[in-house]
Formats: sequence, structure tokens, C-alpha cells
Amino acid sequence: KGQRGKVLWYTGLSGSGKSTIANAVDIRLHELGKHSYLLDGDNVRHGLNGDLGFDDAARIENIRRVAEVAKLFVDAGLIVSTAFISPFCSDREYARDLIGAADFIEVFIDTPFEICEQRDPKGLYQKARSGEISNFTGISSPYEAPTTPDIHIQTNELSVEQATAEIVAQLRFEKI
Ligand code: GGZ
Repeated sequence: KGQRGKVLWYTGLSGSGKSTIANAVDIRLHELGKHSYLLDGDNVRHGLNGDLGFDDAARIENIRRVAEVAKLFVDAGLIVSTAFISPFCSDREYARDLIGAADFIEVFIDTPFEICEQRDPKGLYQKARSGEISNFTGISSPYEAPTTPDIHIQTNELSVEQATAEIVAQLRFEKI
């Protein structure tokens, strides 16, 4: 009996902690003997999607390609985590429909905008404020928060370790 593929689709603002939490969950899944893979800006936006910027059309195409690649990994039996802002509800719905609702888990990393801007680990919020970067999520480009995510992580209330444990517990409950 082979492992069944699944997608953990993370969404949240820049600096919300998506990549950090998705990485930690992915490591836990590996420890549990699961075959898993993490798609994020580092391995997708520099390669496959290196031709895409951040206007609405580019983001839509970014997410479409990520969804298609995630679907291939699911077909191969992997638990794939995707860590992209994925700001538009319609694109996340597109991904859910493409992959199949039964294999799609939407994880909202809910960190308030003000906190993300305060953290500003890469100085991008400051650059967006000064106009050096255009189409910046939360400032000059919209973020449509999920209304009914499968897993809702409020990072104000949880450490990275607690958030990771909560996601893994939910996955085990769903018998992944
Ligand atoms: C948002 C931007 C932008 C603009 C560069 N808007 O914090 P980061 O640096 O590491 O994560 C952000 C990442 C967002 O790429 P995604 O592929 O996740 O976005 S989307 O799903 O909307 O296509 C940020 C950096 O790229 N970045 N310019 N204008 N984030």
C-alpha cells in the first residue's frame, strides 16, 4: 500500500512565517517516514517561475504553475507543502479544484499585517512604503485572507514549535 499524496497549501503575508513553519512541518513529516517535498519561492521563483514578477497576472500564473507542479507530486504519492503568499481566493480555489478537495489542505498562517511590517526581515515593507517596490502585498497589492481555511494558525498565540505541532496533529488526525 503506497502513501497517498496530499497538498498542504500555506497562505499568508510576506513575513508571516509560512516558510519557517512549512519547513518545520516538512522536517517532522520526514521524521515520520513520509515522502514529502516543499515548494517555495527559493526553489520555484528562481527557477521554473524565474520569468514572473509580482503584478496580478504574474501572481496568478505563479500560483497556476505551482498548483500544476504540486499535482504532479501528489500523483507521485508525495506530501507536498507549498509556501507562497497566494493572495487571491480564486487562485487557491483553482488549486483546490485541480488537485482535488480530498487531497488539499489549506493552511492559513495568520499573522497581522502590522506584525509582518514590524518584523520586515528583508526590508521589503520599508521599500514598498518608500515606493522602491511596487505591487507589494498588503501595501499596494491585495491579500484576500481565507474565510474557511482547513487549518488556521494564529501566530500571535503560538510559537513556531506549537504551530508545527498543531499542523502535524491535524494531519495525523486525518490519517495522512
Ligand atoms: C510580495 C514580494 C514582492 C512583492 C518580492 N509583493 O518575504 P519574502 O519576500 O521571502 O516572500 C515574498 C515573496 C512572495 O512571493 P510569492 O511567490 O509567495 O508571491 S505570490 O504567491 O503572491 O505570487 C517576498 C518577495 O517574494 N517579494 N516582491 N511585490 N512579495
